Amino acid sequence: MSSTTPRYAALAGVTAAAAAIGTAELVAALTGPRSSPLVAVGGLVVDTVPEPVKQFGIALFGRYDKIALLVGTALLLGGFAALLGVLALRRLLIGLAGIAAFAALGAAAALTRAGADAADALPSLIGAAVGGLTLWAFVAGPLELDPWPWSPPATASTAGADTGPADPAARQPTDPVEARPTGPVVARTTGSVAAESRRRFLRGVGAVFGIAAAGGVAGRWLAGQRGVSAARDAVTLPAPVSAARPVPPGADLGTPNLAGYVTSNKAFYRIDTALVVPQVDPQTWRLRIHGRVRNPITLSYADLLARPMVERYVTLACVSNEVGGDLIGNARWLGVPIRELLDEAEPLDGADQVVGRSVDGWTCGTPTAVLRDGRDALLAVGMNGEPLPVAHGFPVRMVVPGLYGYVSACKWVTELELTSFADFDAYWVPRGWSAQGPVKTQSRIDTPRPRNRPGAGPVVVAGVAWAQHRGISRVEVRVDGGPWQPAELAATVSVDTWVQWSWRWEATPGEHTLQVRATDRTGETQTGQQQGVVPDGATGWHTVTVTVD
Ligand SMILES: Nc1nc2c(c(=O)[nH]1)N[C@H]1C(S)=C(S)[C@@H](COP(=O)(O)O)O[C@H]1N2
Ligand SMILES: [Mo]
Repeated sequence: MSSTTPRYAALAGVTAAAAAIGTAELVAALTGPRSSPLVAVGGLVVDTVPEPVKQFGIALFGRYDKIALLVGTALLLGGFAALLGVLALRRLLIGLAGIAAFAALGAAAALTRAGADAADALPSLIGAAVGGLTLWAFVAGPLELDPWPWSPPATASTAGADTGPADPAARQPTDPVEARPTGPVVARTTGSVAAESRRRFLRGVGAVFGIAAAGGVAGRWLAGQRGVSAARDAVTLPAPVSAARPVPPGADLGTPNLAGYVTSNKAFYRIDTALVVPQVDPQTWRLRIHGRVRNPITLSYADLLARPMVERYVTLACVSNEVGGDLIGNARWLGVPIRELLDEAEPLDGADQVVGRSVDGWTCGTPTAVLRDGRDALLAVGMNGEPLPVAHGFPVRMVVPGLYGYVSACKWVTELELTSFADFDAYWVPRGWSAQGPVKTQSRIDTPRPRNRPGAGPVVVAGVAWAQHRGISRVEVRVDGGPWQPAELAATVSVDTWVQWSWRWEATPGEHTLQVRATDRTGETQTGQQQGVVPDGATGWHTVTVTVD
């Protein structure tokens, strides 16, 4: 085989894949965003990849983990497509079978996503048909290289019968030098014809790539147009019957680098398993409260907005937040107390778990008792005075003070199912995380930062501490393992939010280690024992080393 042959064949394969994906994205714009095979397969990977691999990916790519996954998928796909192109040149059927296998994978992934219907298989199927046609066109059809820069392999020429009709070697002796001297072939394979065919092939590649890219971009754009940001803009939130306590003066110390008491929607951390943000139309949104209840309830968005709303500051934290990490934020949430809805639904005896289910199938399991113990557990529609941002759960999510997000904060929630912990494991539980996820008492040093070089003399050491729903009673700081010294606590709205703290340090030149620990209002002091985030949240004291000049 001439060394250029596999390159052209690989190019044909990749071009076919581009045509397939571009087509699939365009079709997916009509059949719904979740039917995009790339997104569906990516979602399947997110849901099935072993936990350590996922942790590694998150550690490696951080907040770009989703983009990394999509880019990785595309590269892998490109590699397979190139291989399929080379195989297709030997036998077109192998290439087509490969494309069919990918279509089956894409369709299966799309069909098994939550809320899928039969139409979700269409992008994969139509994309595969177009991809197969493209592959044929470049390998054996009108855009084929004529001749392929091909030296018939020994096996192919001796065992001709074995190579089949799809084997180009059998059909087409090509290299001008090695070509069998059958007049018409020689006549067709003069240099100028070869160059002309090469140009046609490459022009075809360019055109298909252009059309595929345009189709893909158009598909994504159309899918975006079908998004719900316009519907979100049209929402007018009701005023709460019970307003949030105003943020007391002094809750924000205003120290540079210290996290603000209230986190803006834009700065609020985002964690979820959704590769593309679910677009939930508030017009068709429904919440079903069902399962082990006496009175199942179904609510529309209008029904929900018509109910008395309360507004509360609640600090939300992620169980994956490392000691000192920033997967935590404090917002003013507007919503309906979940307790009132549960009272109407009347949970049956033994229904000790409320499973929040998102439109994308993600679930969290919250103790029924926690939702009914009087705390401000909300079905939230507003965040900091706006409708929920789409990425933070529009139109409706759960917010429960005192529990990590993975057991309580279901975004795009569409079901509350009463069941028991014995009967159902929510999304993260079979993946190695604890079914119970109360927030652990934690504290963080925001300033000075590790690479800061403060001057000797008075230095403001400041940060935040949290023990949602228990509240923080004390924060202490120590330097170089010395005695714990009490920090000053800023004001807070309630025990459900974090609190800023600060401590004045008489810094001396040299390298120093600062540590912080908090005590909650039950009297429990944050443990110094270091534990990772799995299975129920990290522990240990945040430690910052600084060099004082
Ligand atoms: N539908 C859905 N809701 C979800 C999740 C998810 O993956 N899917 N992740 C949860 C986790 S782990 C956390 S910490 C919070 C984060 O909420 P935020 O993205 O608004 O900060 O959402 C929770 N709600
Ligand atoms: Mo989380």
